[in-house]
Amino acid sequence: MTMTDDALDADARAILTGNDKGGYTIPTEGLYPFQWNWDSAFAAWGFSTFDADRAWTELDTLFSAQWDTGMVPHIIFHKEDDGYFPGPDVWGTGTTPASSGISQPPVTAILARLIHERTGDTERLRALYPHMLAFHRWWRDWRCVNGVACVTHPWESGRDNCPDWDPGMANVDTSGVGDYQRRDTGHVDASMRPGKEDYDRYLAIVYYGREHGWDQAKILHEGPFLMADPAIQFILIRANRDLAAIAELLGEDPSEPRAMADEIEAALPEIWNEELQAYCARDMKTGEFAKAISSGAALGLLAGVENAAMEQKLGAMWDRVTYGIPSNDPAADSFDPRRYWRGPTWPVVNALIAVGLSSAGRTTEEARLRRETAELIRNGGFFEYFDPIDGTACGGDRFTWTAAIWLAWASPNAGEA
Ligand code: 9WN
Repeated sequence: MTMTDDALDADARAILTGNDKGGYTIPTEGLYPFQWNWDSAFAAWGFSTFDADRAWTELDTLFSAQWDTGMVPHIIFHKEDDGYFPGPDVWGTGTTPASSGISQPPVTAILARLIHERTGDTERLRALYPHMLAFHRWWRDWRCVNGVACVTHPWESGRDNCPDWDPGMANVDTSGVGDYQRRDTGHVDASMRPGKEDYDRYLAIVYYGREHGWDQAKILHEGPFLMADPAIQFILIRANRDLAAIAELLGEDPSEPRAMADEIEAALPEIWNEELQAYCARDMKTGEFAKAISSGAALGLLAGVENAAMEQKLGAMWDRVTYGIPSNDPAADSFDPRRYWRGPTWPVVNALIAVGLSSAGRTTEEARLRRETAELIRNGGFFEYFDPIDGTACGGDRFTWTAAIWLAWASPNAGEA
């Protein structure tokens, strides 16, 4: 029996509270037993629809793991759990709380602003402001090359094994990786997850960071992997603009976040792929572009970047599937509708795109995206991601960020994004 939207709302709230481990939520039981960076920001947005205090606490807990450098790690290992690999001993960052040594898409300022609009809790926002500013400065200082936002590991992009990273991954030396035991394929079907070769490379990059004491200068200038990420480029443009708006609201000086947004926007020509007519991931070591347009380009809509040629491409990519926006172009050789980030649709990425569409007043496209996302969830449940062609639910079940974006955006009861 299909659930009513009201019943789905109640179930989504139950997922958030069920995945709450005391001040932070895990993405899903089993597969991801720790706090993940951008998952938590979305969880907070979901909580803001029924528990404002808990929403802010989620962000506070996330930023409590911020490094002195301003970096907010991609995983925070609050409690031990051997159900996930690689765990804290493999990362070897030596921080308290234990954490990974890379970051994840900086969506916190975007979502904190939306949470504040919903809850009006200015003092909680004020407390977070310096932390978010430090986080953005860290991106500027340690991940931007002349304004081009880069990732030093595919995991840092949050879109792990998207074909965007294939050029950089091809050059990662895996000869010293040795044996290890994966845990992810014990929780979900291996055909949906990255392959062994990908995992070897993920680990080789982690080992490099650990061997160099997570020295960011070394990792940026000499590390095994450095690729421009169009999604993070666009997220940083929007996040810095939102941070500037937050600064104004708080009576702080908005000029620094504004300047960061402008610098990153001015660098967009560096990631323009003439052949594909799209903004594209690019290997900063070789200059090579990724071979297909991905959902990274679609996040241009979040940043309000207008480009007619790219919009035409994105429109075609969307029209080729039943449920947009696919993480990879369905016309590309690398398209795989159920394999992690190589084709499936992620509701959470749709929610970010919708935030941009709403800001731009593009209500028809926003409504289409919301309708398609809601259908996926109504038919398949609160899964991690979905096959964009037939809607098959994939990955982890009772997934925090899918429940969160249902409550905050996709549910007909959600109100405006
Ligand atoms: C590695 C938790 C995370 C998300 C990422 C998603 C996936 C991890 C993995 O799960 O990444 O960080 O093991 O595959 O790709 O976006 O934050 O949900």
